[in-house]
Order: sequence, then structure tokens, then C-alpha cells
Amino acid sequence: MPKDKFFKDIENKTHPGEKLIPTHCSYCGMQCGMNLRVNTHTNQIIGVEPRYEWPVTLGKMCPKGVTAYQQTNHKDRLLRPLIRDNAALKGTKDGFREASWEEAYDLIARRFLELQGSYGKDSLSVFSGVSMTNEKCYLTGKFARVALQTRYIDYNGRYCMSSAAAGFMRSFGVDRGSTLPWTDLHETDCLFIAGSNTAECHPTSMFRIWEVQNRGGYLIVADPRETPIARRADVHLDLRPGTDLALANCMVHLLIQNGHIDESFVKEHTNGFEDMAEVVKEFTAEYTSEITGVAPEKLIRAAEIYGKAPNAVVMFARGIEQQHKGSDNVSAYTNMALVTGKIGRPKSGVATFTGQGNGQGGREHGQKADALPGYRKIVNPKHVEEVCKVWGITPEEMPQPGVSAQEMFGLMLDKTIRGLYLLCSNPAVSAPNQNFVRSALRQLDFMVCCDFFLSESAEFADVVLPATTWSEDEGTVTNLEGRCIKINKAQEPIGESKPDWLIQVELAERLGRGQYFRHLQSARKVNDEFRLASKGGYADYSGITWEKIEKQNGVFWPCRSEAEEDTGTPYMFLDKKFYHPDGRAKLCALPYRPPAEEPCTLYPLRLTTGRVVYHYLSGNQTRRIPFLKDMCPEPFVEVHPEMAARYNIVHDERVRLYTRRGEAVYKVKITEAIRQDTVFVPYHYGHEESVNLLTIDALDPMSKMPEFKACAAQIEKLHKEEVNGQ
Ligand SMILES: Nc1nc2c(c(=O)[nH]1)N[C@H]1C(S)=C(S)[C@@H](COP(=O)(O)OP(=O)(O)OC[C@H]3O[C@@H](n4cnc5c(=O)[nH]c(N)nc54)[C@H](O)[C@@H]3O)O[C@H]1N2
Ligand SMILES: Nc1nc2c(c(=O)[nH]1)N[C@H]1C(S)=C(S)[C@@H](COP(=O)(O)OP(=O)(O)OC[C@H]3O[C@@H](n4cnc5c(=O)[nH]c(N)nc54)[C@H](O)[C@@H]3O)O[C@H]1N2
Ligand code: SF4
Ligand SMILES: [Mo]
Repeated sequence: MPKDKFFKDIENKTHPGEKLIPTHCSYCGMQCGMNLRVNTHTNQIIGVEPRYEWPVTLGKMCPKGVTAYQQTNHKDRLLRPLIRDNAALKGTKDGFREASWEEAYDLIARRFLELQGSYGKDSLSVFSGVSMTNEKCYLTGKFARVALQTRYIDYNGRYCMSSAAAGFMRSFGVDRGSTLPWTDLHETDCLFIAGSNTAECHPTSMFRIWEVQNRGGYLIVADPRETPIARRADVHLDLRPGTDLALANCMVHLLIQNGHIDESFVKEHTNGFEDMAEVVKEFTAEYTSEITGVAPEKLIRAAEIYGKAPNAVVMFARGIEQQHKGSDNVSAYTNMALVTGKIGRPKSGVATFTGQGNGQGGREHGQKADALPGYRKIVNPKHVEEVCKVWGITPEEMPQPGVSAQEMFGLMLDKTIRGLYLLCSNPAVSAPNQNFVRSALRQLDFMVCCDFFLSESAEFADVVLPATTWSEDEGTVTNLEGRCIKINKAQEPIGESKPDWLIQVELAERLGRGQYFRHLQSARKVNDEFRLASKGGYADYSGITWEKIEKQNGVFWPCRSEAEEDTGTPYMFLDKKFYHPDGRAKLCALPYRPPAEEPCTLYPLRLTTGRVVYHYLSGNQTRRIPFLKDMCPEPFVEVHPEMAARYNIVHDERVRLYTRRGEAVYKVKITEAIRQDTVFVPYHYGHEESVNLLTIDALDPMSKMPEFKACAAQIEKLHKEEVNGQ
């Protein structure tokens, strides 16, 4: 594999009139390597090429990746700040006029300071996202606490990685999404994958997954739907949505019963075995089959394959995590690796498929309600002191912990929170229980939205600020392996758009807090401060220089020293040391709980939600790309043929789908690839098409993750007049 040669080679390959900028995709946690093609006469991005030299993805990209470049110079780009003149049109895209940055900044500063003058510092809030670089994520946390001086900041990772984070923290004492590099995956003997539609959501992992089977290894998949990986699996555990805790407990019970546990590992490196074994004992294959709907033979077979495999990796994603017991599911599946000792060595371990491009880094640097850079905690006085030193404030000035994303909307509704600075997220599509969320946004006295396309959430804003896309700025992101990589700038920002970090530095000045931000005049300067702020934390990036990233093809955290010998941490726990104070991992005893809302006579179906390969999250980016829009122009509801017959509905017919919280009309897609008792809708669409009008916001008590993956629903045929009226 040509590694170090790469950056030098690229210059040689460049043709007259065109240059190639090595970087990574703007979308998911795979962070596929790509070269952006730039016309050197116009200095504009004109296309993309695969980047074979990137060792994780070897030149592979998915349909979103190959069209990502079309965002940069898209006709819908926001080019200047927008100010809403007509308050009556709040909640629509109308009523805005273009304004200068000066006017926009003045207005924001005036309104924010007025609100704080009348209602206190905590009347403002920040809601952010992790499609941003580490530098931007870091600065957003600092902006909330130091410039706005508010406790209320949280981010879209609450809907994404929070259960994985909480579960890993509890099991391992540290939260890094993967204990091993991806470049190992294809060499394992067994992949146990739960609640991940890998082929559509992390498509460039697939060549490694198929390779496991090609080499004679096994693939076990737990998913209520027959996804592409489930179709090819050696065992497909087709469970009812929301029943993973029973399934995972059953796997551990069978591993113990079959003598597949590693007794010395359990004894020397874990705590809690007895209590855990007591809880899982009742989860026989038969009993678990009653709860999950999976045939007992399949459960037995799956446990046997995993138990016998010399090396195995347990993997999962939002299917198990977006439940009101998501963090329990994470720890329960992690128990499989811990009881068998299949962790802390190459080709074995535990990994979650991190969702967003910087879903890993973005949760480490202080965008969470209770977190500070380096994965420090606001409730820990020592941690606060360390960060205060870097920020130049006193510990008394550090705001208290805030509340989670969904809880912030509750505080907007009751007017505890009056102002919002929203960036890099589109909660008016992606947050659960939309009727509640949209009323909360409508209640705000003043809202700023920072995006590069006018989103559904921007429709609620008073000021919209034009941000840059990932291709118009530089910085680092941390991919799903925990590898910190470099995003390079391919083009100057179009129009008057500005990178998020610069907007915050300039706004801080207007808010009278410029002294804490003024020195940060480039992404590189922000990176220097962010690395310093992380030093000594769990997620220590202090040794990850941009030069080292280039040289090594990325650097895995923790990396505690800039010295060349410190090459970071590709494998976690190689020394069998976990991050709890006693160095042991925790085997968690987790009794089963059903989903928050079980089917009943009025709502007999189980609704689950998720993704398709062509769209990304709220769809504000991908619905604008012609090819992606053509491939999947609207949402649909997947229904099993038996169920369709019972409701007398046919393929492509429009039906009403409703829950206790809302309703929407969807085209029916009849497919055998779903359980009879379950329906599925992708969530990438806004306004009246948003499936989050229907979802439930029951929260996981530990992670505050909403239960996107299971609620009770019903289908109704449309009345004749409704059909004709369409
Ligand atoms: N194409 C595409 N790729 C993406 C994204 C995207 O929007 N589009 N988003 C990125 C992001 S941010 C994320 S978080 C990831 C998400 O990646 P995934 O988690 O893989 O995606 P989902 O479609 O949300 O859900 C995964 C699977 O969980 C299954 N599932 C539903 N309920 C249950 C359950 O109760 N138990 C189990 N075991 N499985 C269940 C669904 O049938 C689905 O196949 O993808 C990333 N990649
Ligand atoms: N029903 C249901 N709902 C879900 C899920 C589900 O499975 N089912 N999954 C949840 C998950 S896992 C996630 S991650 C969330 C994601 O939900 P959102 O946070 O809404 O995700 P995005 O659509 O990525 O929103 C990002 C917005 O910021 C803009 N943007 C992108 N990059 C930047 C940047 O660098 N700066 C600025 N200022 N703006 C930028 C984009 O144009 C877009 O409008 O949705 C959650 N919602
Ligand atoms: S797999 Fe993810 S990172 Fe790779 S091209 Fe597709 S969306 Fe981009
Ligand atoms: Mo996500």
C-alpha cells in the first residue's frame, strides 16, 4: 500500500488547467478518501475522483460521495445573510431580505444581549451538529460557554451517538466508537452486526464484510428488515423492533451455557459477572423467541458461531441505539465481547458504526450539555479548572451543565429559553415528535440559523447566516474508527459565505467577549487551541498535528505527545487496561424492558424509521442533488404483503400512517423484506412528509436518546375524495 508517497504523488498527477485536492467526503462517518477536481482557471470545484491511496476505503465511494461536490457551487447556496422583516411569515421560507454581515451581526448581538438583560444569561441556547470539523465543534462549545455564557448547549449527536457513548462509558470507562481499525475487519472470523443497514449507510465497509464470508468466516445480522447484509447473512435474526435487550441477553446466556466464555479474562479484566449472569439466565432461546419473534434455532446457531469463532467483532448502529433503552442495548451487546475476551486484540472487538462525518470527534470537544473538550465533564471541578486555564476564564464563570437536545425544546416551549443559535442541524425535520418541536421553535423570541442551504429549520429563524461547505475550509474530523484525518480546502468560499468558526469569532467581538476569541484568526489557530484544551482528557488530541496526520494517513486518539514516536492508538485496550479507575471493564446486568409504546388495538403496527442509500439525514443537502433526488424523490412506507392484503392496499397506493402524535400520507412499498408486524419509513423529508411527525420522544434515561426505532402505528386507506383531490 503506497502510504507516505501519497501527497507528493498527487502533485505529479495533476494536469494543466486542473488540480486535485485530496480530502474526504462531506457525509458519513466512513469519511471516504476522495480528490476534489478543481479548475485552475476558475478556481472552482468541477468534480471528484476516487482516492485509492486512502487505506480505509481504497478509492470506494457511494452515490452520495460521488455527487457531494455538487453542493459547493449549487444554485441554492446561501450567499448573503438574511434578515426576516415579516414576522407573520415565520415558519415559511418567505419574509426574508438580504442584508450585510454588519447589519446581521448588529441585530444578533442587540437581540441576544437584550434577552439576556431581561431574562438572564441562560435564556439563550446553542443547538449544533457534527458535520463540522473538530475545530468548529470545539469552538462552538467555547462560543456557548464563553461568548454567550449560557449553560444551554446540546447537539444532534444526542439523536445519533449518545447511546453508544453512554453504553461504552459504562462498559469501558471511555467512549471510542471502535476498539480496532477498519483495516482489520475483513480478517476476522465472525461479524455480529445488530441494527445496522451497512450496505446503505456505510456502503464502503461492504467489501470488507463480504471478504469475511469469502474467507470462510461468518456474518450474523440482527435487524427487523431483510437489508442487503441480512440477505447475505449466515444467520438473520429478524427480531421485533425494540427487543434487542432480550436478544443480547440471550446471546450472553447461551455463550455462558455453552462454555464459550474466557474465564481468565473475565476474572482478571472485568467486574460484575455474577450479577450479569443472574440476569441473563432466564433468557433461554425459547423465552427470548417469545419476546423477539426470532426462531429459537437461529438464536442458538448465532451464539454458537460467535462463541466458536477464534476472532469476532460485535458491531451495531442506530437500530439498537435509538431506543429508550439504547445505552442498555449497547452494554448488553458489548457483554458478548467481554465474556468471551474477544476484545483488546487485532481482528476482535466492538464497534459502533458512527453516523455523521465527525460523529466521533464532535462528541468529544464540548458540544454536549455536560461535556468540555477532551471528553471532560462540567461537573468535575478539576476538569473545569483545566479548561478554564486554556480559555482564560475563572471556574466561577463556567456555566453549569445544560439539558439534552430534546429537553431544550421543552424549555423553549415554556419560555425558559428565549433565543437560539442553531448551526449544522435541521431539527425541524430530524427531531422526534415534530408537532412539539415545531411549536417550540415558533415560541422563540429570536432565532439565528447558520447553514449553507435554507433548511426547514431556517424557516423559523429571524436571521440566517450563510456558512461554508466542507470543501471551502480546512480542519480535522475523526472518522468512525477514531482516526483523526484532515479535510482540505479546495475552493474559496462562494458569495459572502463564511466558515462557522469565523462567524463565531466575529460575533464574540460584537457580544463584548472578543478578548477570548480574537486570537483565533485561522482554522490552524483554532486547531492549536483545541489540541491544548484536549490535553490530559480521555480524548487527548494534543499530539495530533496536521503534519502527523498527513504522514501517517491519520492518527488515532488518544495521542498525547507531538513526538514522532507517539503514533496514536489504533487498537484500544491492547494492554487489557480499561479506563475505569480499577482498569477493569464492567459487565452490566440489564433486565429487559419493552419499548415505551407497545402495539395495541388502535395502533397495532410497529413503526421503525431509518435511511436509504441516496439521502443523508434531514435531506437538506441530498434532496438538492439531481441524481439523488431522482433516485428517491419522496418517502414511502414499507409494508409486508400479508399485512397489505389485510388492509386491502396495493403497491404505490397512498395511505395515511398515524400514531398518537401525528399523521402523514405515504406511498406504499410492498416488500417481503420486512416483518409482518412492522412498517418502515425513511426520515429524510420535511414538512408534511416528515416521519418525525409520528415518532415518539420517549428518552433513554441515561443517554437521553429518543426512541426513533419503535412506536405503535396504524394505517388507514385514504377516502375517495382525498385520492381524487391529489
Ligand atoms: N445513506 C445514508 N447513509 C448514512 C446516513 C444517511 O442518512 N443516509 N446517515 C449517517 C448517520 S448520521 C447514521 S447515524 C448512520 C445510521 O446507520 P444505520 O443505523 O445503519 O441506519 P438506520 O437506517 O437508521 O438503521 C439501521 C437498521 O436498524 C434496523 N432496526 C430498526 N429497528 C431495530 C431494532 O429494534 N433492532 C435492531 N437490531 N435493528 C433495528 C433498521 O431496519 C435498519 O436496517 O448512517 C450514516 N450513513
Ligand atoms: N425518525 C428518525 N429521525 C432521526 C433519525 C432516525 O433514524 N429516524 N436519526 C437521527 C440521527 S442519527 C441524526 S445524526 C440526526 C441528524 O439530523 P440533522 O442534525 O438535522 O442532520 P442534517 O440533515 O445533517 O442537518 C445538518 C444541517 O446543517 C447543514 N450543514 C452541514 N454542514 C454544515 C456546516 O459545516 N456548517 C453549518 N453551519 N451547517 C452545515 C446542512 O445543510 C443541514 O441543513 O437525525 C436524527 N433523526
Ligand atoms: S460511504 Fe459515507 S463517506 Fe463514503 S462516499 Fe458514501 S456518504 Fe461519503
Ligand atoms: Mo446519525
